[in-house]
Amino acid sequence: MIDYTEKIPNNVDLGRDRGLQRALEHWQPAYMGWWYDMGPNESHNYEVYLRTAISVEADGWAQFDYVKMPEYRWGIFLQPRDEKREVNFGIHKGSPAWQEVPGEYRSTLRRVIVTQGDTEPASVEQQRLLGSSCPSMYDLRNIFQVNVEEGRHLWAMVYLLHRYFGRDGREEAEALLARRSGDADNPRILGAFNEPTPDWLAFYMFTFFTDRDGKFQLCALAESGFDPLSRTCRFMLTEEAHHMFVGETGITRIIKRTCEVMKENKLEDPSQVRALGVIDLQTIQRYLNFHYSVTLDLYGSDVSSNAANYFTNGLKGRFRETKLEDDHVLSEAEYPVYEVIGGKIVRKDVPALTALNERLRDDYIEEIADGVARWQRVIDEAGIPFKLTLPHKGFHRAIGNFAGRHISVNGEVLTAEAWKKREHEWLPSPADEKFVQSLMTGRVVEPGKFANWIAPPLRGINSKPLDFEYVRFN
Ligand code: BYC
Repeated sequence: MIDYTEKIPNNVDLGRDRGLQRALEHWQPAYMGWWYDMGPNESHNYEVYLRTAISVEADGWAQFDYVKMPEYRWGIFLQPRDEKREVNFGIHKGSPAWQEVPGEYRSTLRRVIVTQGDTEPASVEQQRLLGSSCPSMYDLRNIFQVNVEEGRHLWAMVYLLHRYFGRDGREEAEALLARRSGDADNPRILGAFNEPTPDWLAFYMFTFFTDRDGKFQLCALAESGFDPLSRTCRFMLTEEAHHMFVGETGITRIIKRTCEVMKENKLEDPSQVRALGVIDLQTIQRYLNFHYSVTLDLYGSDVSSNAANYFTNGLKGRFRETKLEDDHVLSEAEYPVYEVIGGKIVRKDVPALTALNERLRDDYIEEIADGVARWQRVIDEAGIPFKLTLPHKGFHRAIGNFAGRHISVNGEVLTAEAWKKREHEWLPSPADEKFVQSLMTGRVVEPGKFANWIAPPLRGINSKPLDFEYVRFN
């Protein structure tokens, strides 16, 4: 169980280690300062119907109640330790999982943990203004739930930094509160976390696409031979599921509403659809293309010696590593990657060990394709002849073999000029964004009401009705 009598709720017996407890209690006010500055705008007095973890057991971790977000019980929750757990891949395969950081991997592990930790506050910063244009009280509550849990994920990584990395760890924990999404001088580490999330269509796309990168990266880190990292990530994954649900259902509801309006009015032309105050499917496709491509970059280079080292040294595994049937060492295996040669995209088989980023990206793409197929079903059921598609993996990429190339959504290699000419057929234009934002100029917060551009969800949170007062504004 989690001890909520402590200043920092935890299930790691924090009170036993006074030095660590003091260090974290020192970081806590800095975190609160960051939350007040960069957390959801104007929200500090709202009482929000939030879930809070009460135990790390699979069936009983959530409790729902009204909470003022600055009073949310952020804490440190690790999945229970399995005494028999081993390192399951790489050169240390078969040795007991590490309870302390192996000296030789210290800086590499620290870097991975910092990179993971950096994304969490970044996403809160990216979303901080969205409360003022929410489409309903239900959605407002959901974004706040996502925000407090991203804050908790930051705590999860900061605990590891403080507990296992001494002074360097404490410095990194401070730096995590100092970087800012999109800041020219001190940006967040990874590309997608410096992009703005200016409207709710972008928010749902982000939680569908980018939070799912979170899932896949956390799954890979949950395989780590460094046991505290693994146990931390396992618990984080239970929270991540809700974030992806918010994204997937958010887009489903937007598509549903658009299709309803198209059918009722027998319209297909995007400008006529827009005139009725809903988001045309073409714009949804362009947002999809954008969020998919910037998220694909988050997996790193197709061929990466970093990724090979992480794996060989037992620090970061593959998606569902222990379920895979091979040697878990990858000394002989190959894996296909793609590159542009002579104006064509060609396949190249490389040592699988070096292609682990690409493999994780491919695992991710498979899951994404299933989600997009579920969205398509809504369009098909409405009888509307429109196909949502995933662009080619090389489209609009800034990291890896396709960086600097100009690949169309269908995978043709174009010149820079030809690509530029068609850019806004494929990616949202400033006019698209302006239109989407014009639908979201104020917030809809009367219980049970929803903005015109989105359908209500099928059910409320924690079996509450849709007109439940999910947020009290005080
Ligand atoms: N942007 O060998 P390479 C989440 C850098 S999301 C900028 O290709 P590697 C969440 C790279 O750092 C999950 N830079 O990459 C979601 C390296 O730099 P240095 C976050 C990039 O190391 C929503 C250089 O390029 N977790 O949790 O194999 C809401 C060459 O690197 C990018 C993780 O990412 C980029 N996109 O892999 C809230 C897990 N990509 O060292 C939360 C931890 C690469 O040359 N991170 N670079 O200066 C990792 O495992 C690895 O750092 C990466 C990169 C997979 C990201």
